[in-house]
Amino acid sequence: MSTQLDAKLDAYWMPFTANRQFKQAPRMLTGADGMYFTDDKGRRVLDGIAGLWCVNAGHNRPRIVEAIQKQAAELDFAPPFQMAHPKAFELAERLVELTPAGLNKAFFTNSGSEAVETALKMAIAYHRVRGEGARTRLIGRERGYHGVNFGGISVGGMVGNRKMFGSMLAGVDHIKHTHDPARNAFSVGQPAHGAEFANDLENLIALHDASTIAAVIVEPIAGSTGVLIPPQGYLQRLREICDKHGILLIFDEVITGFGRTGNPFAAQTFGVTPDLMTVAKGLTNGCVPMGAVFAKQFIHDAFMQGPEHLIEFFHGYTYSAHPLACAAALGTLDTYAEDGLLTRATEMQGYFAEALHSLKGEPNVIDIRNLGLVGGCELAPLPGEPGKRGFSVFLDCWEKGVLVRTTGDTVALSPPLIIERSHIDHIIDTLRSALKRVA
Ligand code: PXG
Ligand code: PLP
Repeated sequence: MSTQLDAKLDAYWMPFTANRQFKQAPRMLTGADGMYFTDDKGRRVLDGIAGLWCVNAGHNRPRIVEAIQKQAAELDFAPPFQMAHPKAFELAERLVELTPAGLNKAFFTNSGSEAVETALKMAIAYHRVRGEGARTRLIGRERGYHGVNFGGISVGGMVGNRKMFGSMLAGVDHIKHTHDPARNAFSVGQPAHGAEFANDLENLIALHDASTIAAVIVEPIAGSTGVLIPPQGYLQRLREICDKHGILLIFDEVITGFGRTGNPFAAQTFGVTPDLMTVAKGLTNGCVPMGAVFAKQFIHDAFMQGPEHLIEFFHGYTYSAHPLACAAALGTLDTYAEDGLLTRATEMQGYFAEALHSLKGEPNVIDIRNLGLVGGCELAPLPGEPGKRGFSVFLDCWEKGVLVRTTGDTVALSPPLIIERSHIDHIIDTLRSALKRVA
């Protein structure tokens, strides 16, 4: 099997991958079930990251598989502009029962990146339709990740994702990130220090004036830049400042949505409700690409004016609310409900936290961060070679049959929410051995 594949690796230009290195020693997945992948050598690999933060209910769930199969045979496609199909409405209704109070309008996209673009456009257009057309500025945060399209990389704060791509969107600024290892290293759950990082928004408001600012976008927990948990009181403070100045607050819950933090959404875990919220990944358990933006009623209603035959929001995708994606999402919501997965992280987080924090003291571990069923273990970088030690740990775990994710020198864990204690032990034991070997 592997020789056959080796001969045919040329045409595929892989995303976010060291292509030349990968093709010398491919890591090829050929099957998946429950907590495990199977690779092309027939090995079982324990999935420590829910695929890519998305397979929250575990792999190969029968309700989702059946829903997709049935839908493909029944209605393969329905145009989403000026037309619709019933499952799109059913899905929106079911989703807004789960979202934080007031976020009761759902707009569908095909990815997290598209959800971000959609939310940013909604925010700017919202101010414009209500006569505040000067509010066009968008505020992101350092170390933010909001997908890879031009709006998302503009408000994002990952240097590698930005530096190659020119001037991006004009009129964007960034507040400080919240990572403060000097005060908060090895915090269990939300760090105690750093609510005042939110005051940086006041500095930007003083600089640009609130009348030019449309929205602030943050991840409640920054995932891709190394699992940065918000300090206690930080998100509340951001909310207060936005309210004071008429600025919309957008939470990007592409990773934190659908049970990762012990509630359906991190907004509920942290007790702060945004005005717009983006999701993807866990929405369909990763099975069919789909994203969504949830908007508060007042944002939606601001668009619903003028003659009724006119389109209110000039935005949408060929595949918005695709029937296969809607079917997969409905099957996913059924699965989450039947297994109680959207709150299961609350039960498992104590055991997970203790296991993860037991890595303190292992070679090169300089910080450990966790909340719900997401964790980060940060390693000291090799001098002059940032990311290399992290990648070596990733490779060692893979060889030993556990899939983790590294971003820079932080090992990130975000296992399927069906995880049992024995799986947690297996992941942490494998990681511990890897840390020792790679040291
Ligand atoms: N927002 C956030 C907060 C994300 O985490 C996106 C938007 C973009 O979603 P799409 O579906 O367009 O990829 C994401 C995606 C990683 C990693 O290893 C994380 C993501 C994607 C790829 C890798 O941390 N998150
Ligand atoms: N490019 C061209 C030439 C198109 O016709 C379309 C959609 O009709 C798009 C891009 C956008 O594609 P999508 O709606 O799948 O995002």
